[in-house]
Amino acid sequence: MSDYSNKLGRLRPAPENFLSPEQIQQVQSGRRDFLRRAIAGASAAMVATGAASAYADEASDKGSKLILDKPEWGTTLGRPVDEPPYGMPSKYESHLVRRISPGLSAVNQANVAFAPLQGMFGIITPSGLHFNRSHQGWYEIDPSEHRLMVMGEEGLVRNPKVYTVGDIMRMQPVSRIHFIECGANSAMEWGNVAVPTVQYTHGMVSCSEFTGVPLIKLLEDCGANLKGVRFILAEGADGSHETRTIPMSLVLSGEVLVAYGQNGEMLRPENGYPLRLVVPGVEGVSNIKYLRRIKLGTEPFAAKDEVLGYVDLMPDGKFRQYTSLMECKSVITSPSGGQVLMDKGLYNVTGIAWSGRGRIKRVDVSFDGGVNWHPARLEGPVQNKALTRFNIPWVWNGGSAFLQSRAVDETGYVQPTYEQLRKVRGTRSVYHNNAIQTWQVEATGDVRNVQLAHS
Ligand SMILES: Nc1nc2c(c(=O)[nH]1)N[C@H]1C(S)=C(S)[C@@H](COP(=O)(O)O)O[C@H]1N2
Ligand SMILES: [Mo]
Repeated sequence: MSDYSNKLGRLRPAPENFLSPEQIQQVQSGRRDFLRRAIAGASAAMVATGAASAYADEASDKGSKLILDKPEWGTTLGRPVDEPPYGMPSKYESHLVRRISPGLSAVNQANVAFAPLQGMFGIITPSGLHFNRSHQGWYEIDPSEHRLMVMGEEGLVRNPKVYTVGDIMRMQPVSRIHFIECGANSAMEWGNVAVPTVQYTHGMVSCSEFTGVPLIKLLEDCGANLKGVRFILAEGADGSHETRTIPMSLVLSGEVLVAYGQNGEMLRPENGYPLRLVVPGVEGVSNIKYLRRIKLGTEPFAAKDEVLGYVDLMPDGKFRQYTSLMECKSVITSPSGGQVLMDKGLYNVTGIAWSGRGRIKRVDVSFDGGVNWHPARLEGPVQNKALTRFNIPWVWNGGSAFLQSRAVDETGYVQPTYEQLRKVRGTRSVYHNNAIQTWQVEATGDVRNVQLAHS
């Protein structure tokens, strides 16, 4: 662990298993405030042991020996180059994995595994760490037995077709980088602070290079009456029969993909192998995995996943429907909740920003809870409806600090504070929480998830 902390610039990774089974039970039975105390306790213990081990090597002979003496392993034969045939991360990185939030339902296969944003770099999510939200678990589908039907209401499709995966892979492909964010990302934070780490506050967003065929090409191939179609229905083959209405305007833009590729290889089974719909900028649930049917129509289809679920409870007691666009959002991923700053001095503050409306234009970072803002550096490439990485150097003086990031997209939309968002949306929603996140760095170096009264 000590080597690891040094590599991260003396910043310890979040504790792995920070809650006991009894504590998880208390969280699930509604005692959310409990989490904060549990985490504070866990982190305090880590500083004590962590601080000791992080400096011990450098202060003792061991530190200088590590550079003066050639390591023993460096004089031996390494492992065979074809083992393993499919490479895996170093065993020293085994803490960086998807996790199920202790605050959510205990039905593991029908839940969500959150991506460990705190330890990731750049904008691409390694496929093995892409979050996995599956209403009925994930499936291993034999691609030779998978079919996609394209059909429509009366008179809308001249030649309805059934495609094999091979048929689709013979068409002209495109490759594009896009984020997928579950509409329920940050859901638990509407009312108050509920979870300790960025993995659980924001880990339902991931970003991949997807390869596939624009859906519009399939519709043309079937002789669809494109002027007559106003909405399409997309349906998954799995047990949850995920079904969603998608406006035809998005399909006509050419952005909606029938994808089979993810980061240079076939989709992972957890993410919809062998075919999934990618609807850039729209909430995750519209990105139908195990895609089985596309139906063209003239009215919204009022499917269960847009009428009963995925609606927003407003302060006046009414529900908003069909609110699928993911608005501009950002979060600092490091330092973030559960991590510990080991000493004063220079840190790189890093995070991600994204918008369902297009490109990110700027990200500002505050170290004092939104009083003063500083422009962060956007790392290229800045892509349409993709994660954008930002960085900014910061010198921690050892006192309490409140870290925030605020993103602006190319349409001029500014990410709101909690105060601004709650004024319009209240506190009882589940979906579409894009408020500014605050991490408090305490004088001890512990980083905590907090919400400030006026930001
Ligand atoms: N067939 C099918 N498609 C699905 C789902 C599902 O359960 N079944 N979950 C949806 C939800 S709610 C989200 S957020 C995204 C998650 O995609 P991922 O698991 O690849 O991250 O897939 C969507 N597509
Ligand atoms: Mo979702």
